[in-house]
Amino acid sequence: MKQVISAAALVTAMTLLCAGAAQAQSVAQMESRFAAADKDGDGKLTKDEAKAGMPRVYANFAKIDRAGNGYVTIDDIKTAMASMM
Ligand SMILES: [Ca+2]
Repeated sequence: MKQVISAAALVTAMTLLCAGAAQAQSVAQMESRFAAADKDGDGKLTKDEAKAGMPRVYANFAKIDRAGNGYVTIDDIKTAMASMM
């Protein structure tokens, strides 16, 4: 019987699947942390909100707030995360 997929291909597929799941989980975690840190619920994290709720965002605030608005959105953080990977 012909083997449909090689063991190596299977390992590669599983590795990609696991990496994808881990990434999806960290995005979900980040979104819930963002929501918790966004005290006034306006969808924007100011420096003070970031300092209290997401210290890693605060530490990289200038990098994440690429438009220099003085706040970051969840999309800003996702973009920054993607560029760090
Ligand atoms: Ca806010």
